[in-house]
Amino acid sequence: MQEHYQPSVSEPAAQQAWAEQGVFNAKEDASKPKFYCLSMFPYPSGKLHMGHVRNYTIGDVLSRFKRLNGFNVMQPMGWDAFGMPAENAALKNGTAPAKWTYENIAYMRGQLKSLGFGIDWQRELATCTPEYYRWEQLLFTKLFEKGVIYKKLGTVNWDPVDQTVLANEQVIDGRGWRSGAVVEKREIPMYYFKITDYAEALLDDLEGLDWPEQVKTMQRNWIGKSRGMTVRFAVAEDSRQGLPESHADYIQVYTTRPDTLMGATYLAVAAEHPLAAAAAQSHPELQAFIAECKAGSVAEADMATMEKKGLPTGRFVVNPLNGERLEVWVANYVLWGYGDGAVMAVPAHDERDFEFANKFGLPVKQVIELDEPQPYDPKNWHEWYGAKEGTRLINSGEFDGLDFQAAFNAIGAKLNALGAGEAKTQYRLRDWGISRQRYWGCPIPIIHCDACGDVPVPAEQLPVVLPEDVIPDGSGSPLTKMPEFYETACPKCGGHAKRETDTMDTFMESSWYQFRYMSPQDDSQMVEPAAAAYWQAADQYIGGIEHAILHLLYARFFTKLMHGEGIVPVREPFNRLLTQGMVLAQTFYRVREDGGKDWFNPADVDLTFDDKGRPAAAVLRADGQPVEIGGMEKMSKSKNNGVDPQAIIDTYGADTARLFMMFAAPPEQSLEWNDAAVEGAHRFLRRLWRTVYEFQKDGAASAFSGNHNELSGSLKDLRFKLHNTIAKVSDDYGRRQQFNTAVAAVMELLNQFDKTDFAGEYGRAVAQETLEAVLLLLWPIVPHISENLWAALREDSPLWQQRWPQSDPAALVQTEIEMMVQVNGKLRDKITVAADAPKDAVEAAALATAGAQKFMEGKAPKKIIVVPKRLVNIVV
Ligand code: ANZ
Ligand code: ZN
Repeated sequence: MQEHYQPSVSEPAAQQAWAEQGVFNAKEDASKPKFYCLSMFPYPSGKLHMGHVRNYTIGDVLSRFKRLNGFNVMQPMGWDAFGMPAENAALKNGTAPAKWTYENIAYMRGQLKSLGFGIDWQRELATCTPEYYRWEQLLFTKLFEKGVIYKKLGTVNWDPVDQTVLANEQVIDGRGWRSGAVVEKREIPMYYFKITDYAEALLDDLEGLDWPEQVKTMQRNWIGKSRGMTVRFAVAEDSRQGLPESHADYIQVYTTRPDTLMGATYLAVAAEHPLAAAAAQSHPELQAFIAECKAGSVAEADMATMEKKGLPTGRFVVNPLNGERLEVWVANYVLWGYGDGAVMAVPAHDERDFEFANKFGLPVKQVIELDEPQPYDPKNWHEWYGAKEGTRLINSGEFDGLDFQAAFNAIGAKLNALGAGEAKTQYRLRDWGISRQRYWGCPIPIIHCDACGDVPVPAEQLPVVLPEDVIPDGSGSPLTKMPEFYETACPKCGGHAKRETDTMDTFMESSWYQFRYMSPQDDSQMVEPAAAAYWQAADQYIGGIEHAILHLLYARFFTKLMHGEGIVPVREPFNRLLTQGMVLAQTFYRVREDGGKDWFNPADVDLTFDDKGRPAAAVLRADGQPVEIGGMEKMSKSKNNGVDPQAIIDTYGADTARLFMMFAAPPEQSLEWNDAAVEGAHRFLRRLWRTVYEFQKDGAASAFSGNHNELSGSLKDLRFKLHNTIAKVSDDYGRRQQFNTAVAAVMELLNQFDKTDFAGEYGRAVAQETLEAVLLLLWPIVPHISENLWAALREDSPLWQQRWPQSDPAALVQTEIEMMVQVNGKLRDKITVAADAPKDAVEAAALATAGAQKFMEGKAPKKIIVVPKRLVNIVV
């Protein structure tokens, strides 16, 4: 055994041994329980960042823990390889997205390997290969034929200068990111998934998942189920000119608050509403306003916060309950895509309506009062205006005095009877538009024929291969300029036809990769049935909270589709979810003359701390001049505070990086980068190495396996600590998933080990037992050093073949404990008593000691204080 810890030598050796033995290659094995541990696969952006290292270390810790516990573990890895960054890089460097992507994959694969993750590399996949996306195309054609995928017009951002469609993130302050031109809205045909048909199943099945409550809530809110009513307001006789037949008689609205109907003071419709168009015919100002609304952002977040704008139409409708005439306004806060694109505005009890009414001087009529009336306070708007609980109706005629639910029911029944409304459940979720006018994505397998329409590409003609030796020039998708790609024959009539040149949203590929890992090389089907039956779903999924909504929702949706097609036996893809926190680092900047900031990387800055350990001052190493400290922030390019994991691996080794990550914070919380803590982690590993080195120098030993109660005091104490640590660490890894406390417990155990006297009988055996257990307990987190040190302790078989240590029940009970005996607060003696000895027995034993006798000087005790399991203080 090497005397000194040298990770640069020992880590590659351990990795090589695992690879040669195929330790992490998973095979279906019905004799063992399976554990499928999945981490969100990376986008191959160039190199790993700290977030990746944290994510994959957590996955690896759980995988290795389960492995030692007898599970048949599968931990795969792959590449979410389509997407815009490759096209942007192509524009910048003139390389084909494919080449750039494959080079990045090669480099990042090497990085992952150097971190020693127990990955089954035989299952590696990249979503940009035809071997992968062909199955997505096949599924697409089947679902298209069934109508689960359909075509309709969708709105996109159009850059009139670059003549191209822009993704949302390419629109900056309403302008194209490259051209700077004001972006227009365009309607183009796109393909949509009917995810709304699955809204109820997506909600219901959340119940059975072992996911953070917060993530489930985010999913529920996104689906946004609300129970309300459709209410029809008759169009007043004098207001019907120019209205299409469908809207001539009444305007329908969707409301979750029919109880407030008597408080409606106007109606508001979206700019796209037919009534708006009819009213605008003789109203140029309204026409201009409608055009302005249509050009604006469609993001819902913006709708809520943007300045409220609107114009009256001069048209009126009638409140079905009381016959009141209400004017119809066109308002920019009403969405065309939600409900009926029209709202009954109740400014007294809805925040948006209130803001709008205030701005335009429209009436506000209160119809709800708190059971215990309170003066109106604008700061407590919601408590007062928006309240449902503890309220009753006022100014509502026959409905006065009813509480929310009673009023909802009574007004609902009345509207029913009048034929003016009915109950309706509404979802916020929209159908999923998957067409992208981009090059680097999976081609949509549809052929357009003038005679036959949209024809799905037949299975035997799949895959539709994306040409890879293409360098986009930024002016739209190159596929639209490649007749060799789009010119084709119609599969139905054989006539001249054109391929679809749009590609799919890259969320598609990441929606089903969890199943492809089960049989990644199968070239006859999407998922091999026996593999799907064995692996079922991921037992554990680990990834960033930023994917809490869309990715998880789409993957859940795809699982339901694949289940419906008989491809997988499960309805949910990820049984248990861990969302890891962000990795933060200190930020440093200087303010430029123009007021902007230059950000400096933590690696280029020297930071000093005050005596409380808080950052005090920082200087840029290059010029020795001070820089401002900007606080802890998520590592990002924009703040230039990313720390490159490769530098840590090169300096300290993979185990140090892994240990720091797991020790510095619980996995779901944010982790603050800290150089001193990295060094601390490294020191601990050096100490562990030295401890084992010193021990094994004296020759081989075998672990203690005798009767615990025959051991002498300090060995017994150590074993008590050891077996309690085993129990605690097992619980930390398995149930709690808190790895920082597991590490802390092992550190404490090692401290006690250092203080233990191993001289007597069984000494070496207990030491051997303890060190073996320490290495097993640490293997999930620091596998290289553990594997290496294990080999120094045991020549018979490597660590990866071992089983997780079990705590010895005999050692878990501390039968005897040692307590201090004090007289007037000064230590005078010690006693050894049964751990469960009653208080008076402990007092008697303390009084009887020689030390107590001597220092009490014959006086009677005034008071005896017993601190259980610690000390007895006799006051005289
Ligand atoms: C009257 C009312 C009174 C409303 C009140 C709320 C509070 P959720 O819960 O998200 O489904 N609404 C309906 N359609 C709309 C559209 N196309 N664009 C913008 N807002 C719309 O929201 C339902 C509520 O949002 C509905 O209930 C309606 O306003 C508004 F004290 O009707 B409410
Ligand atoms: Zn045809």
